[in-house]
Amino acid sequence: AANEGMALVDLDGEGVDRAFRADVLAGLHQPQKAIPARWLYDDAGSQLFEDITRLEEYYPTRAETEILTARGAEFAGEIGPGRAVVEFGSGSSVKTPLLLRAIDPAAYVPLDIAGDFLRAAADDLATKFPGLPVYPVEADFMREVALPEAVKGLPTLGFFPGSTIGNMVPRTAVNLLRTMRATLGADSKLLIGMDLIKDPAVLEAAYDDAAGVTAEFNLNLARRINRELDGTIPVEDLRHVARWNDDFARIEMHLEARRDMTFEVAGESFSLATGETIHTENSHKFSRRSANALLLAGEWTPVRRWTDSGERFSLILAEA
Ligand code: AVJ
Repeated sequence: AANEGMALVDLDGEGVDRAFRADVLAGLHQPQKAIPARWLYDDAGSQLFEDITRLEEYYPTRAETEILTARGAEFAGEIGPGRAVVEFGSGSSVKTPLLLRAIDPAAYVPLDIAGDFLRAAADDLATKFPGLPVYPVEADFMREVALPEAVKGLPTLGFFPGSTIGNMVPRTAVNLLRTMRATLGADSKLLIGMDLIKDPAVLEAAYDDAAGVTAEFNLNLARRINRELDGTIPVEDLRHVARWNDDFARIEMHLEARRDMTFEVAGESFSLATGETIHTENSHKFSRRSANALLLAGEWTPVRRWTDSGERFSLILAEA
């Protein structure tokens, strides 16, 4: 599991700092240096990701939004009203209302590890849907979460948009899918976004845009290390690289050394030779079959699949 260290234990306050330090140091000691992608999302990184979603080259957000906009009646028919919608990671303020408007749920339960984002998203939703009970839960959804008392007994719909599942290697993704099943309980369904395999040139452009926003997003991780962990990484001598790994059907982001370098992080010394990289993200892409296989391995049965008009992105409905 190259770039997903598991120091995610206690993620409040100091716990976050400790987990970041532990993941970065462990990752920099590996032969192929690698840092878990979740650390890309500090305040600056989250803002940069928002900017990425508006780039011409970055199609996934627009493609998924197109599906959610165009297929509301079909979601309603397949999913039905009266479910508690449990969103795993409540960042997306645009996509969620599209789903909620379509299916007439009984409650909305956003789960997020970042309490401030969570409350903002919950307030926003509660304002948009005055009759809908909203029960935010601050939790790490990689572990089984106890849903609020008020939604116990309701059938659930898990919502996991954005192809975030693609950031995980299959073994981690399968574990998460099983954990989601445990969280959601009996009589649950799952609506999950999965980005599709396509021309590597299109993929590489989506992760290495002409304006350099994705490069900034990636380099921000090195800046964050310098800021928060007393680092001396020479950020200007690192280069953003996005490359398609065809064996594993994934886009990889790396930070590549333009020259031999030595630097310190949290009092420890590290070096990179010219051309050597720090692996910072995987973004797996799926075929119809590989998506179904992953869901089945995670104990979900796919029942319906939607794609955008360009066949770039899929939303899959599965049943427990
Ligand atoms: C937020 C995980 C969906 O993998 O496409 C965008 C993150 N990284 N550009 C993705 C990302 C570089 C994004 N996800």
